[in-house]
Amino acid sequence: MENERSDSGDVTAETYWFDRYNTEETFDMDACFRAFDKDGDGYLNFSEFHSVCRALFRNDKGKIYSMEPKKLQDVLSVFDRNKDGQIDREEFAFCWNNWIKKIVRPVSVFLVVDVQNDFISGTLNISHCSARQNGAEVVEPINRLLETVEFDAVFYSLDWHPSDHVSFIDNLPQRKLHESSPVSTEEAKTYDTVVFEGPPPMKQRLWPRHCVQDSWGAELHKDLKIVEKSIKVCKGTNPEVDSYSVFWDNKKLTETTLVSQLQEKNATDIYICGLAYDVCVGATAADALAIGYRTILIDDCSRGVDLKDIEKTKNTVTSNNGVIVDSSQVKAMVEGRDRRPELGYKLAMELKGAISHKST
Ligand code: VGL
Ligand code: ZN
Repeated sequence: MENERSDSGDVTAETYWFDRYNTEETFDMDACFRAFDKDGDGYLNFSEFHSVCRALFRNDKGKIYSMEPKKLQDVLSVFDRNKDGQIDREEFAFCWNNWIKKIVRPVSVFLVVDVQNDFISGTLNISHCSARQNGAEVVEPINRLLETVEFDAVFYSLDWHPSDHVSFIDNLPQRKLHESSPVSTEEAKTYDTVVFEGPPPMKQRLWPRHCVQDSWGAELHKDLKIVEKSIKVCKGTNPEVDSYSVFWDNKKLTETTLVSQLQEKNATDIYICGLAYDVCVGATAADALAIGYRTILIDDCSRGVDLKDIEKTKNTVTSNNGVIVDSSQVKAMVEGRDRRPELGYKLAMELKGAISHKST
């Protein structure tokens, strides 16, 4: 009975360890090691480690997500620190504490990006942009997530520009363009990209005046649910530099308060959605991955400017070991019942970096 669960024919003895860990306080690493060490030689070989991954990476219905053999090997090599091709108990302890535990009990943060009036029905109404998407449609699915999923923290970002902001097309005459600028001050139209003189020269896309500090257009949509203890993060406050990512401005000069607040909370996973998919949502997801967070972009809670750029955003996320999901999948993921191999792989690669930096 110890290793068996009768409520689902599909659940193996090994899976039991991870599912139980999810609900119980005490959990025995050694018993888990023994359960997977089928031949009892005191090591997890490739095939036994493969079983660990098959038990770990499943959806909430018990369906196994497969991992390519190459990726499996990459992960095993991260934990096989003495490079003998297998995982001994000491190596497993590291794997357990830094990888398995985080996969089974992630610390999940929800980041709602720029769901502000101007992007929905104001001056930068994205429904007038080429993708013709309606920004208001993100409010309902985002609210549903806020009501049904217990995130460890919730952040709302706000594009929060001063009146003389560099991205506003009507401010263009205030600054000189660099000789390399593809369009001149006279020719430039909204959505064009120019190069300001600087120094150093700086590329900038021109937008209609939007999200001016303390204006109606900068307010969050009136129907967006604001949860208790949530945190607001303002960006784009420097008149000279734009800021698409919620982590840093476009020149990486200053980081927002988000960076330290995520560290404080020991966040492992970041769920990102909002407006605009291919601008601020995309830039934020790319930075989250670059910093090393397991990153999840929620597709149906995001709307964008340009279909091609939305496609590029998705490619950037998936090719950097992030995942794109539908909001219906989020609750099981946050609760550690739907465990994605891509995110496991991402974490393993981060641990590899951390180990090689630490070791001599
Ligand atoms: C954004 C354009 C200009 C955004 C901000 O929030 O996606 N887009 N400023
Ligand atoms: Zn802006």
